[in-house]
Amino acid sequence: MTKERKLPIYKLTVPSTLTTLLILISLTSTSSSQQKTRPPLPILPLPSSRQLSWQLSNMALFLHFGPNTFTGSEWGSGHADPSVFNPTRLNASQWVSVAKEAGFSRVLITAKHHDGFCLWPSEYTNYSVKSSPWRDGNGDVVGELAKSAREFGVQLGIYLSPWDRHEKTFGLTKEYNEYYLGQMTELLTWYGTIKEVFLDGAKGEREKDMEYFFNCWFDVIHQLQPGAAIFSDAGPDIRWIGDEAGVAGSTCWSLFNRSAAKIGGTDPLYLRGGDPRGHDWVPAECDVSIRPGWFWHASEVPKSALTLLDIYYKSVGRNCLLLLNVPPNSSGLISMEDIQVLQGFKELRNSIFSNNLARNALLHASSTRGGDYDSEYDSFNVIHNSIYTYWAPEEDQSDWVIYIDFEEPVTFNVLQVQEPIHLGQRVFQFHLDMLNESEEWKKVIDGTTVGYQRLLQFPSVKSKYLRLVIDKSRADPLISYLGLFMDPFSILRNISDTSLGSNRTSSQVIQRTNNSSLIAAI
Ligand code: FUL
Repeated sequence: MTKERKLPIYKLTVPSTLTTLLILISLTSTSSSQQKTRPPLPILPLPSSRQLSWQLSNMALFLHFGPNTFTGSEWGSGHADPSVFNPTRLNASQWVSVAKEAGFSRVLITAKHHDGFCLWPSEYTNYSVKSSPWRDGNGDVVGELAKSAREFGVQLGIYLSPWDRHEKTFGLTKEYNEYYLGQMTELLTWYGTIKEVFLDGAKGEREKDMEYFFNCWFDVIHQLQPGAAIFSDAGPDIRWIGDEAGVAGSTCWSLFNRSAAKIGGTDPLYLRGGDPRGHDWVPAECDVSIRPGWFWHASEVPKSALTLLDIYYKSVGRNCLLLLNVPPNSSGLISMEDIQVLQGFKELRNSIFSNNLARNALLHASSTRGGDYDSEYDSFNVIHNSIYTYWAPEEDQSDWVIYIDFEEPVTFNVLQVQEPIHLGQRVFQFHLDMLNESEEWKKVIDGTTVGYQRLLQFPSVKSKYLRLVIDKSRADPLISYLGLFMDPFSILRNISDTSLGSNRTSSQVIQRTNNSSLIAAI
């Protein structure tokens, strides 16, 4: 369904006219509030409960840890002596509390990376914590993490690398697939609830004939942990975004065709953008490391909090989940410098997103499902932070608009929009207009796709009246949240990535305010 952009419904001459008009419309509307309004129909495909729960968690912390932490490598050969693994101060509670404190609701551990070393005492190999000096060979990193995660109310996920450079059956398809399933079964039955299983299709250059029985693995994972969302290049539950920079496409659908994807061989552009014609619901996860490497190396330093904020806009703000890797160091703790960055990142988010300027505005819509009076689908729903309450327009409308009247001019530079994705992803294209001093609507920003959450940045504007216009949608659009915020910290480097055809140039800068204490801490 494509919509023509329209001129404003009301051309305002005196500011208070809008308020009066809105009140009159509300009072005189022929409401059907006596009768329950039929809810909008969902549009396929839809998320499963495990996908919905994954999406609502927003951000997860990745923990790359193992012999590589001690040897300085990224891809261990599989022959490092287990004696190198000795994190004398390991404290999984510190990892989980750091994650929770920084606003991450899930932790994922590399239970086994490509080197084949197991961070739990697997009964199928001795290449594990059992053969290390750590806790005299009686330790279990996955077990300690699972216990702490439970205590802190943080979800747990695991990465079990298919590529195993140590295991001698690797290369023998049947034998190794069984070995892998044996290890997966241990991980999914020994440690309580597992919410995510992360895997990739990596294999060595010389093992081209080694085949992974992915579908069989997926069946076993869902059989043992029905709530675990499986991540890979091609789903089934979550897809890789196609880069390791944590950046999604500025158009990003959760819709996808699994038949067009292959683990280890999907077009990165298809992964980035998803597919508006896709038959499957496979939202994307953006993985990135806080440091240059995935494992901790003494010589590397973490990214700044501002860089993480930029990644947040381009991942969580583009309908994805951010999976940020924060690798524990060789003493077994997350380093202080990384903790400080995470703290700064959290303070930035709190400072920007705790004050939705639309919260106290008067809201009105071009139409409301069930009428303008006392409707369950009222535009005021968009200031409640829940996907289960939303604005819905009347059916068969030519305009889909939410009007925002601040009464006093406000300054802002971030727009947040959300869709109730349990009813499907709908919006193709939208834009935000402001009424300028000559009482003409001027475009502030436009965007493609909303999904669970969309954040758009633009140079600061000041206005009293705004309208959010949905230009194109797969079905009647539903909006569950609308936020307007002031971000005094970010510098817009790549405006063309967030703006379609507006007159902005690529070097425009958001004005910094004098919130110097926070800036100084970053
Ligand atoms: C990739 C691996 O090769 C990297 O070492 C890292 O673990 C990354 C998250 O996934 O497939």
